[in-house]
Amino acid sequence: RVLQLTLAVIKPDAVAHPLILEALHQRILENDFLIVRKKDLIWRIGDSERFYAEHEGRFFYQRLVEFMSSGPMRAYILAREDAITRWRELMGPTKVYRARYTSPSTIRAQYGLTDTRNTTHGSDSEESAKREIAFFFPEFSAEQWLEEEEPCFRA
Ligand code: DAT
Ligand code: MG
Repeated sequence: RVLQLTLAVIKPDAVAHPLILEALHQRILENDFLIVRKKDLIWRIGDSERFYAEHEGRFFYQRLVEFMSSGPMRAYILAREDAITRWRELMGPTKVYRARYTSPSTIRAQYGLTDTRNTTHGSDSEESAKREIAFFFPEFSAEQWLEEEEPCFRA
């Protein structure tokens, strides 16, 4: 059993609704994630553009970067066995209507509004988890956390 870290973000569409925000927070706890760090923040357009640089040029890019800086977000560093895959499974497919059709019990199926306003983000690989955790939590050191805090985690 290998403990893994991932970055999970509750996007502005979901943070705007307190009951949805609370439901998503509960969803994290119910699924045996350890909340390593949690932060509420608002992005400037430039932050959105840098974070989603890989999508520059796609038809939805402008919409996406404007949406992601349209209001408060909540970011988490989550720890669990297989955290990256488990969180992405809980979120469901990127496209909300596909999610509703193929996996109705997922977060995006239940709370997503559109393909852009789709409630949550999750890292998709170990490399992106590393990059994205550093993007949201530049002061965080995984090595230091493992040494100093992780023993509290009952794997
Ligand atoms: P994911 O968030 O599932 O990792 P992604 O990395 O392909 O998906 O895209 C990042 C975000 O961009 C996604 O959460 C919402 C937006 N997006 C992706 N594809 C889209 C599309 N076809 N139409 C509108 N928005 C889209
Ligand atoms: Mg992605």
